[in-house]
Amino acid sequence: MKPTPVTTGQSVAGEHNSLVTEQDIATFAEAGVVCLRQVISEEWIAELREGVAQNMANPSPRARLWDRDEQGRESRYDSQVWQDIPAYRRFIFESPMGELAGRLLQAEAVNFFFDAIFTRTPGNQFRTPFHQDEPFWSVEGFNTCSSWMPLVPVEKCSALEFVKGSHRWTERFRQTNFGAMTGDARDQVEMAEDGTVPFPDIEGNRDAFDILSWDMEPGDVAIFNARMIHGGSGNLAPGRDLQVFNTQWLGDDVRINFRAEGMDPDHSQIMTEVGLAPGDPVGTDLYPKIWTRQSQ
Ligand SMILES: O=C(O)CCC(=O)C(=O)O
Repeated sequence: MKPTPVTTGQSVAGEHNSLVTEQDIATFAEAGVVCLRQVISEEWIAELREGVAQNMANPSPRARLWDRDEQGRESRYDSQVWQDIPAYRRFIFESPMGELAGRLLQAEAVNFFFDAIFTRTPGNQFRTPFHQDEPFWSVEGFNTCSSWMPLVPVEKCSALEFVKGSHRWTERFRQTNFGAMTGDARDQVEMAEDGTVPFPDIEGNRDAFDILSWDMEPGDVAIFNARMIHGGSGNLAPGRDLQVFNTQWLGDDVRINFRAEGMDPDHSQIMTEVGLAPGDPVGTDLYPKIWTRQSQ
C-alpha cells in the first residue's frame, strides 16, 4: 500500500490547545505516528541549532560515532545532554513539546525521559536500522512518545520512516544490536531467541509494509509511539546535512524496568542512584514532570 501522508487539520472548537486537533490525537492512536506541521517556532529552532553546535563541539561521554565513510562524512548520536546545554534544558521545560506529548498521549501527566541528538554531515549515506525504542529503554509502558524534530529541511527520502500501526504488534522482536555498529561495550543489547521472533526484514520487503515518512521543514515534528518500528533516515543528497533533536516523553502507564538483555541508553545506574527501582513510576529531578492535564 502507498503511504498516506498524515498532516494536522484545524483545531477543534472548545479544544484549548490549537496545536493538536482531535484528528491528530486519533491518528497518533491508530497509526502510531503523526507529523505535526509548524508547531515549533523559528526562535526555538535557532536556539536548538546553537545548542547542537555547542554539543558537537563538546560531546557527552554518551556520544557515539555511528558511521564515517571513506570521504569522512559522518553520522553521530548523543543523548541525555539536557543538563549540560542550556538551550536543550529550556526547550524541555518551556517549549510546547511537553504539552503536545501529553495531549497526543491523552495522558493525565507527562514526564520528560531524555533527549537524543542525531547529526549527519552533508551527503552521508548511513541509514538507521529499523528498530523499536521502548524495548531498549529502562522503563516499560505503552503510553510513550518520541518526537523526531529536524532542525534543517529534510527530504522524504532522508527522513525517518515508520511502519504504520506497528506500535500495536504483539510480537517481541529481537532488536538490532546497535552495539555491533558502534563496537562499544556499553551499547550491547543481545536479545535471547527464547520468547522473541526475528525482526521483520523491512528493507528487503518494503512493499509488504505501510511505510510512512514526510518531507519536513524546521518547525515540523514527527511524534511516534516508542513501540513503533522506525528507521531508515539518512541517505543524504550531496550538500545536505541533517540535524535532529529528539525528545522522549512518558505517560501514565510507564514504570521503571531494568532489562536482563541490556538497555540502550542504559539508565539503570542513574535511576538507582536517585532511588528509582523496577516497578516505580518515573519521577525525580532526572525525569521531571513537565505537563499535567489539571493545570491546563
Ligand atoms: O534519526 C535517526 O537516524 C534515528 C532516529 C531514531 O531512531 C529515533 O528518533 O528514535
